[in-house]
Order: sequence, then C-alpha cells, then structure tokens
Amino acid sequence: MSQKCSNTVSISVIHTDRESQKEFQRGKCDKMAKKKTIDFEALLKDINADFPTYQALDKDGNVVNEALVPDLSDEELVELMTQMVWSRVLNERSTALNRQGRLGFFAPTAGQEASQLASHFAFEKEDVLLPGYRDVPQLIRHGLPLKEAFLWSRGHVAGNFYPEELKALPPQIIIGAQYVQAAGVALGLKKRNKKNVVFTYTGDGGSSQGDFYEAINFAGAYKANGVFYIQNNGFAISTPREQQSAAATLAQKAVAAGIPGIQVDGMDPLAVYTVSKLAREWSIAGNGPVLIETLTYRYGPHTLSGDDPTRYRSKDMDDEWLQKDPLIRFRKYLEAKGLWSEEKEEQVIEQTKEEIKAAIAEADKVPKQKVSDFLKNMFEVQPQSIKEQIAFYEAKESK
Ligand SMILES: Cc1ncc(C[n+]2csc(CCOP(=O)(O)OP(=O)(O)O)c2C)c(N)n1
Ligand SMILES: [Mg+2]
Repeated sequence: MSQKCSNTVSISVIHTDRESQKEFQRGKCDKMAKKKTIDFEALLKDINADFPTYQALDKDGNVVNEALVPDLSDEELVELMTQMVWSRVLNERSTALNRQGRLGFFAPTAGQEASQLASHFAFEKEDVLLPGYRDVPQLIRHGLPLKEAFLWSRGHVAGNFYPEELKALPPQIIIGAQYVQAAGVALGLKKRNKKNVVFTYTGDGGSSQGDFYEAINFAGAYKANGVFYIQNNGFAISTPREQQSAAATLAQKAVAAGIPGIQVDGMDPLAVYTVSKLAREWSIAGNGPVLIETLTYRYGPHTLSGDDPTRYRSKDMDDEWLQKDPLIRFRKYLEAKGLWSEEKEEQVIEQTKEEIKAAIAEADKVPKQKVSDFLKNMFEVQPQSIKEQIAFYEAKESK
C-alpha cells in the first residue's frame, strides 16, 4: 500500500508536523491523503525549530537557564568580567588613537565582548586561534603583546612576528578565508592526536562565502578538531542579516556539513562560555567540529575607514541592542553575588588605560617600516617585478 502511494501522483499529501512528514517519507501517505500538495512551509518550520537561542542570563542579569550556568570559580567570573571591561576600554582608546592618527586599521568591537571574550575564555593556550580582522581582543588574550597588535594596525610587518608559544595566525582580512585555514589546522591536530582544537571566527557576511561551506564540509568529513564561530552582528558593513541569507538561523548551515550547529545569545557571557566549552570538549573527544552562531551587535561603525552606520541602522535599533549590553548584564549578575563594584570597574579601566599608554609608547619606538622592507617581506624568492620595485624604493629611501 505504501509503495502505491509514493509511486503515483494521483495521491498526495499534506503534512504539518514532523510525524506526518515522516509518514509521508515512509510512503504511508494514504493515511492522511487530503489534497495535492507537500507542505514545504512546514518542512522549513521544522528545520528552524531545531535552532533555538541558548541563553543563561537575561538582559537584567537574571539566570533564565540554570543548566547553562558554568562551573566557574568566583575568581574566574571576575577575570572574565575584567577581560570584557578591558576590551571595551581598548575599543574606546583604539578609536581615539586612530582619530589622532596614531593607529591605522581598526574594526570596532564594542557590543561584541561576550561573543569574543567569553568564547575565548573556554579555550586553552595550546588551542589554535584563527581570527578575523575584528578579533584582535581574543588574539591579545591568547598571547599577542598589545604593542604587536598596534603595529599590526599600522600595517607594520613586525606586528606579524609572533612569540614562539603563541598558537595563532594573524587576523584574516579576506572574509571567510580563515575558515579554510582553520579546517587544515583542525585536521593537523586530529592527525597528530592532539587534545586541542582550532577555533576561528567569521561574521554573518562571511558565512555566505564559499570558503565557509568548503571549510565546515571538509572539517566535518574528517571529524577534525575545531570550533567555528559565526559572530552574527546583524550587518556585513551595510548589508542587513535578512538580505544575507534566507536561512532563519546561520547555525543551521551546519546541517549540510553533517556537524552540530547551535545558536547562542552572543550578549550573554555565561551562555557563550558554556556552549563554547562543551563544543570544545565534544570536538576533542573525536566527534568532529561544531558551528556556533552568536547573536550580537557592533555599536560602532564597521571600521574606522569611513563607514557611517547611521546610513543603514536606526537609532531605535541601536537602543534596542544597547539594552542587551553584555557588560551591563554581567555586571548586574556579579554585583548580586557581591563580586563586582563600581570601584573595581574603575580600577580595571585605569589599569587598561595605563597598559595601552605603555604599549603605544613601545610601538612608537619601533622604526617606521620602509616600503623596501615591506616589499622584501612579500616573497622568499623575489620575482623580477618585486626586485625592480625594491631597487626603486631603496634608491628613493637613501636620498
Ligand atoms: C572575500 C572578501 N570580499 C569582500 C571583502 C570586503 N569586506 C570586508 S568586511 C566585509 C563585510 C563582512 O561582514 P561580516 O562577515 O558580517 O563581519 P563583520 O564585519 O560584521 O564582523 C566585506 C564585504 C573582503 N574583505 N573579503
Ligand atoms: Mg557582520
């Protein structure tokens, strides 16, 4: 009876829930045959239902899901908050230094502290970080001296000379490209039986790149050690998330790669941390990679190179996200536990300002990069055209 059903067009089905879809797939559609259609909308709805947003703290710092509250000590909770405040100050100071002409490239990070620092908090020093251009805070926490981060911002090659023990690559500017490199590193870790993972970040825009799909597909096929983040901050420069993809969540892009995908409130440090930690453990156990979408927002412009967000975002939208601020939420949570205070926060702010002042002074001491030096760094064996350019600039620089 079921075969007759699946082989003929004269009988058709409507199914509105997962059970009846399965019935249909099994060919048992005659049971519910009503009219000539497949309920494609229901198929979509069912997929979307598998990707709820994981949240531990609401915007007022109240615990809404005890199961997602991590086993962090009081010291660790304070350390995480300290790092988030540090990042907010770094964002503000970097913006000011850029405006003064003392820094070069800068992609603002304010708003994304939970997405960036609470995820990084779940990894170990021996895990390998492949950041995008906005992920400099994680890179510094992973071991890049602040001075080098500033040199990188200035386009100085010395900003890419990493300490031997730093397991990271420089920030990737080509969107999505770090995912492909991460897939390779993840496979390397797997082949060497390392109990470590690679962790990498792209944005909502980056998740539309071919590199994104190729990487998660490859990493999934080889069950490589990796945690892949999509920091969905709602915009790819001015392109809104709704125009980026018809997928209801970006996490569900994991399905086609055969790996778990999970969406988390990216303004909630505890949920981001817990999900990241569990994803890391799952991957290290040999199960393959995990895709994590963090729902977040950048308060500032795309970069400081001329973007004006008021042209594509409303004040209402900004205000709505400011209400969800990760620092406010975590501050309230910690204050209720007696772990944080205004004085403590002031202290962190002042210390960070001092740290930044010292690092920029150190960066200023590094001799400016000559164009010829820049060119010499491009190839191990220089092609003729580069040789000619080096000679041209050396002659100019010696005058
Ligand atoms: C392959 C590639 N295409 C285009 C660009 C130009 N570009 C730089 S950032 C960006 C938008 C990225 O948006 P998203 O991935 O959402 O990251 P966000 O900047 O929001 O963190 C684009 C198109 C690029 N860097 N690389
Ligand atoms: Mg984005």
